[in-house]
Amino acid sequence: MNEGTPELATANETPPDLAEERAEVLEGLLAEQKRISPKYFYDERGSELFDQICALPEYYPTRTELSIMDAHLTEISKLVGPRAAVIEFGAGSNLKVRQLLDALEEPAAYVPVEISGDYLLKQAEDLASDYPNVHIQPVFADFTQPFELPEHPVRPERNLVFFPGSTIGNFTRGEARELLGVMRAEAKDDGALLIGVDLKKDPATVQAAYNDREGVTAEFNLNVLHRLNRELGANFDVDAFRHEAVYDEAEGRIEMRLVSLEDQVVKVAGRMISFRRGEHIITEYSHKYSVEEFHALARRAGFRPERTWTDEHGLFSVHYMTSG
Ligand code: AVJ
Repeated sequence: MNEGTPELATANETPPDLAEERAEVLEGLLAEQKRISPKYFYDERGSELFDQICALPEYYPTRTELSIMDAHLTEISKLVGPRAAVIEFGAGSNLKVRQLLDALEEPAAYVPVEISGDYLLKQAEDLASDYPNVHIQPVFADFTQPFELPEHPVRPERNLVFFPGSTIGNFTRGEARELLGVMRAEAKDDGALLIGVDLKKDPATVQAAYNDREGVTAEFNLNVLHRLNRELGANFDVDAFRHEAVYDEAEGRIEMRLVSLEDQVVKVAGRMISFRRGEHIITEYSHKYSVEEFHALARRAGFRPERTWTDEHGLFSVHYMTSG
């Protein structure tokens, strides 16, 4: 056992069941415009499918972000300085945080913040054995609300909030600003933010990234219905829905939808939900930003943009900002 052993290892061995979210799921399905939150995509199968998405030829964000980060790690490390505490919003890909921890000078702590337990603990355990000198301390929390940060054996010199993957895109622009406000609070007054943001670009490129030829994104989208069937006793006929992803240029966002192929009634957690043929459930937004637009948003949340790196094709951006 070393210091990095996650203290929460026995707190919650199983992922929270969707049944606990029954009220929220039903509210979304009973609304005028039906919706299911993208956070429900990530059961075991969903996480597997997402990993496959990240490797698709059409899905540029993951590999582009990794290569941008890779190209600027030395500079990032200099900007951040020694003994930082890295606070990751969401327990994302192991790969990205390893890349960061490897580059930083004597990182003091790593705090992944995530609402569901399974992935969080698995990741924390793996990291704890590979980074014995970094205090790994997962926090179970809904990161859209302010949360308390754990104490660390070595006092960090500053907090670095890490939010890769353009997960910020899942939030509406208003929600994103609020979330940046939470990040600003967790970074504290001399902290910083390292965030990956997908850029506005020609619609065809964006559109293709969410409509891959192999149909992995379609399976990922439809998988949430299987999950509702299993965990909420729903009876969706998954074959009676199809995946759709459209880029709304005015809103600057992808809308992922599940379109009903027929008039039908579905039972979900004891309620009857009716669909007209052609009606859709919105399952995800993926907002895209211009660099200027994102800077303006972050400034309003109290951050000062210091560096922005993009790839040569202007597909994706990584921002380093300080508590302004
Ligand atoms: C994890 C939210 C960044 O919006 O591109 C990928 C999720 N959905 N393909 C994105 C996703 C469909 C992804 N984020």
